Amino acid sequence: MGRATPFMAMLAVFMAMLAVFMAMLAIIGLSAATATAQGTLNLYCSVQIEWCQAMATNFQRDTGIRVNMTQRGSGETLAAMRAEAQNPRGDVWFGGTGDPHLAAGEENLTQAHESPNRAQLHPWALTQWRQSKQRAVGVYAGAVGFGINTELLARKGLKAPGCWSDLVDPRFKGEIQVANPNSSGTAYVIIATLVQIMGEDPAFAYLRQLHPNVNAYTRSGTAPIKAVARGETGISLSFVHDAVTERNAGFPVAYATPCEGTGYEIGSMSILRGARNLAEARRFYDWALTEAAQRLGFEAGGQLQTPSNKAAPIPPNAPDLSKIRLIEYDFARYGAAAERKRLIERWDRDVGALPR
Ligand code: S7P
Repeated sequence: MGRATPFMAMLAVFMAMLAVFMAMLAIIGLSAATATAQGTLNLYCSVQIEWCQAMATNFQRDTGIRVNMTQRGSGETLAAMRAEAQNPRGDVWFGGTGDPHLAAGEENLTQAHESPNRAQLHPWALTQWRQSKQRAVGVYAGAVGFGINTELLARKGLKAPGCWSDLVDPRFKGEIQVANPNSSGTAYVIIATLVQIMGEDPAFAYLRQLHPNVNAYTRSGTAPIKAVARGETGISLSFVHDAVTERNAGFPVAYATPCEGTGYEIGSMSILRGARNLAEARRFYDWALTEAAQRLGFEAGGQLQTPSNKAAPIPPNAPDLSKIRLIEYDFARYGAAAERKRLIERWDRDVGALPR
């Protein structure tokens, strides 16, 4: 008995350790299985990075679904979806200007979804949904206008522009930045707006006249307002909510909406055709339409678009769309893939090709 006792004790310790080890293996196996069961979502995101990250993190926390997020502008996301059409890598596309979402629907790159949460939305968000044959739904709205660096213009003794007609004044030579419509959905909304306000030929004549005042046609639609904030350019053509975001971040930025009237976007969301994680994509889509998710743009990302969920509050200091002279933007016509292509090609010939 005297010699058997240490052996028995060691055996008991060994058995106990084995039991703990087996239990740990079981727990690891169980959580791995749970993670697999919860799934993965490939999110294409076309709002600003802070908002995209908030959407990914909060959806993952609320559902356990792992999110792989890729952030790109709307024009670039449409280009990527076209390139990947035979082998889609994304599941759902959140945000970005509405026209490329409409074009994507028409080109069969996205698929219809009828969310149980759609009754919570403003009529303009549902108009987008119906017009796209249920393939794109509105998630926010925002108006086009001018971003202005007030300190830079004051230093140069330049009065800020208030109308489209002001921008072509030679006093603004080299002072304006706007994006290139080949890569930017924002730039396309601006061109379509001018065509609707002025008529097509006068709009392109206007854009040619504007050309000497433009110091850069940027790839991204949000680059010009960031250049305004940094004092690299005095004026940008931008969505005005982005100007307020820069002002809230402490930059000397103001905005104006054109006296002749202006266009607007219905920032949209679509599910990709051939999505590998369709159930997760539908779950994200329904979740993104809820009031709680729609608060994230402002609360976690500092973004100031008007949310499409009627119960989601309009962020403080956000541009009040009801006070802006908005045109009756013809989304059906200017969101059509052929019209979009035709106008961008005309811009390339008439404006993009002009010498600098
Ligand atoms: O989130 C800010 C915002 O202005 O950016 C979006 C847009 O995707 C920018 O993309 P582009 O580079 O293609 O212009 C807008 O929808 C949104 O309001």
